[in-house]
Amino acid sequence: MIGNSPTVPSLHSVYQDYFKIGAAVNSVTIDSQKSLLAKHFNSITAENEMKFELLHPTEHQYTFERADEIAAFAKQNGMKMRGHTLVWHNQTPDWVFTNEAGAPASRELLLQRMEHHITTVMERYKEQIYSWDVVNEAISDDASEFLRPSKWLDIIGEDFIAKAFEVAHKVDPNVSLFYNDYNESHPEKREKIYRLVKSLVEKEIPIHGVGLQAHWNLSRPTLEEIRAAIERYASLGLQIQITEMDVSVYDWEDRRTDLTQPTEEMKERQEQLYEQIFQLFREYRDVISSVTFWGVADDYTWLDDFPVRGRKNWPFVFNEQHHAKGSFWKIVNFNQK
Ligand code: HAH
Repeated sequence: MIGNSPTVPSLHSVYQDYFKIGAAVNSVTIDSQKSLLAKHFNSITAENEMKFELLHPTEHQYTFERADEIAAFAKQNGMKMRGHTLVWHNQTPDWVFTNEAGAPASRELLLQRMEHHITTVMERYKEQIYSWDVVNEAISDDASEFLRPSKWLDIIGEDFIAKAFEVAHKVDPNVSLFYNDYNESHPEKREKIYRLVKSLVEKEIPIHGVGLQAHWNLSRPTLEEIRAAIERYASLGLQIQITEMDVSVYDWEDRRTDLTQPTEEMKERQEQLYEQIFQLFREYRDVISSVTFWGVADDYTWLDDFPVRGRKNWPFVFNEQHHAKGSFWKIVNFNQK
């Protein structure tokens, strides 16, 4: 059934007593997916348009046009926004880390640039954004390493994370500030994220939440791993947001490219998982303040190119024709309290 048909309930309305329901959008999908967006979501995140390289391509130039369009779309539709993302090792231009002579920037220069960027961007979208991803993906995936090697770390040192949160809090003391990462439910990485965030909390750095990206698949993480991650992060007294959820039909190691549609087995497993995962989210409604999908419907997902270029994926609860999938009905049909 087409997702904007009157017989399909609005997802965010179903969840109004639980948490916000969000979607990542871009300059194309605010048009191509607008009726699904308007009906089912009360929060949006710019998939790319608020990243450093898109907003601030050269030192003295900010390019706000595409981000502004997305912010205007949110306003027109009465939606709130999550901000993504202020400090990240990826999609950040080289000029940020280089001085005028072409040598690596000094710690002071890079801190100054960080402050200028965070201040300018946060000021611009102040009244619309309820939470910012201040630092994205600072933890290493490598078991032998704590922080991910990056130019932020090289030049500033470990306190680049604390500095970013301090600046962000100074700009807007009312917005909630998040540390966001992926593989957040894998026990090894979970413990490293926990250790980082705990150290920030102990130093009284202004951090208010942990973002679980939730790029999951049909076999990992397990429900028990997700529950343990939520419990662990929430034990620090912080909010949890699910920031980039999708459920890939392929395991991480699976590189097959022969499918033109998901198999029946994949569909069944995905439905079952969506049902169980949202049941778990509802159980933790006191600590989860929003659940954002990293897209809207299966006609567009970043997973069509990642990790296998050009391979279609079907990770959402609306299909390529914008119809409600079995997974949609699994997450809206529950006993509302
Ligand atoms: C995320 N990285 C980013 O936060 C987001 O900005 C981007 O649009 C897509 C995904 C996730 C990621 C991953 O799941 C595995 C390896 C590298 C990065």
